[in-house]
Amino acid sequence: MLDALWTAATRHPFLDAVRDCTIADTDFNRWLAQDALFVADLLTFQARLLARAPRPAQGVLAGGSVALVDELDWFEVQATRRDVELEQQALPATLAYRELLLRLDAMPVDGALTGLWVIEKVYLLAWSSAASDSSPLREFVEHWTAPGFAAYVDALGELATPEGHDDVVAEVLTHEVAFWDMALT
Ligand code: HMH
Repeated sequence: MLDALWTAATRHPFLDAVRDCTIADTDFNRWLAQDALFVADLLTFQARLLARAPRPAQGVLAGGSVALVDELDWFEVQATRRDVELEQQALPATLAYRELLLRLDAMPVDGALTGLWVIEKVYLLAWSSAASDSSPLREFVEHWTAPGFAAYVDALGELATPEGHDDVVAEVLTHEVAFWDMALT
């Protein structure tokens, strides 16, 4: 059940189309604007998580928060380049993911840390499946497959306890699938 969800969230037609360079600009740009909204929501969640995290988790979460701020700058650069307006309404899947982040925020720290690990791990795996040498979207693939990002995901993995949190893992993965689906509609 969880295996199937991991696969669905990391092997999606959106990612195949990125890899094969058949993704429509409108679909990619829709994903870009919605993901910028998601990252802003994620930063809110993560900053709050940092505030209540145990000592050993603080460094990883603080570093990750700075990386999210940089990522928001990077989204602005990408949006300008692609002539995408970032001031957009959140679509239903983005709003639903925002609700999930609020639920994680209300959870004990171990569940919330596990949710954050899934959120990042799934992006590392998903974009790895979109890799190809020649894609004009290579920069996006490289962003979420970079060694520094993989190391961050590993560090979050040290803090996560997925064994006890099947429900959290399943919920995050379900929202990831819905997010890719949204991008392609
Ligand atoms: C939907 N999931 C989604 N967007 C992202 N940028 C990440 C995870 C990783 O930060």
